[in-house]
Amino acid sequence: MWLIRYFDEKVDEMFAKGLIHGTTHLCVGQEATPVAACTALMKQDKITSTHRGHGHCIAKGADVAKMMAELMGRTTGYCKGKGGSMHIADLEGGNLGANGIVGGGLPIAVGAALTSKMLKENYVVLCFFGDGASNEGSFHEALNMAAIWDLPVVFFCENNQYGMSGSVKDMFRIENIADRSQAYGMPGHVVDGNDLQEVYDVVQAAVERARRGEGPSLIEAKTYRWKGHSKSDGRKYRTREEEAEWKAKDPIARFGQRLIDEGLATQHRLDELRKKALEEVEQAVVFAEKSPFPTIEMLEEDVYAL
Ligand SMILES: Cc1ncc(C[n+]2csc(CCOP(=O)(O)OP(=O)(O)O)c2C)c(N)n1
Repeated sequence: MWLIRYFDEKVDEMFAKGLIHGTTHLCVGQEATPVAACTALMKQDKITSTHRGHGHCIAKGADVAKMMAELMGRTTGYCKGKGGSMHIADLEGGNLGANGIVGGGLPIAVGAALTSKMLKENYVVLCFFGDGASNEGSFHEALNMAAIWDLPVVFFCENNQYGMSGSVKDMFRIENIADRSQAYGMPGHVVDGNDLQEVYDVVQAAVERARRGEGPSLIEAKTYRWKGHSKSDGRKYRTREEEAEWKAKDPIARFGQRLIDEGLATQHRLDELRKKALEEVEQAVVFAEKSPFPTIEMLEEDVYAL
């Protein structure tokens, strides 16, 4: 969780200094959801991600140096510096890709799960998406298709309370997005997205169910993004008091305290891990800075048209 937080805070800082271009969406405050969900997966399992995907990538095992290089437009990045923040894929690590199209990962997850079932590969696909994405047509088509074919997919909604500037309070007439599972005949669960253990327990049960061939589940994790939607967001659509309330529920501090209370870690050990994460991010920047930019000749390499 520290690695995700420090990575995104560094990206924020570098963006402000003009060292990273394009756009980026930070998941600071939402670290428990990707870490818990990906911990419940096995190496061969796959994920699909979103535009807010740095945490998903890191939790599925991506190399932060290659991620930083991608964001800084260097050839050593995951897409040789030509994709940026929203197009990081790590096929070897089972990450089928971040996605700039809201709701775009849902059909990809269903296709991958269908492949797993037809080829008897026994991997599960965990599909990350946001509350806003659950109002896209692709969400409804994907859930229905996964349900009728009993596909091994776990639909995981990170409800961070906002889609750009639209609050879930204004965008839904239902209390829980997970209630939509009923319309498609699959189990639905609501969890505290800032409680790592709670998210892990629910995702693990859904993953096991999928692996047994019993079909998909829909999980909604209630969480919050501390930063704005993207760049140049003055956060005028919400109050500083609301932000403070959620910051008091910091998933990293909560989990750290739990480990200490249960005698599983000391403050000293947690500080060591925190320092290690910070160093890894600093080293990632050094690696990226030393890497070359793509040349004009590389522009059309790796471009496909079907
Ligand atoms: C199909 C599509 N429509 C609109 C957009 C513009 N857009 C980018 S992010 C976003 C909000 C998505 O909200 P949510 O799914 O809740 O994810 P969050 O940003 O909250 O993590 C929108 C509308 C887009 N990229 N793709």
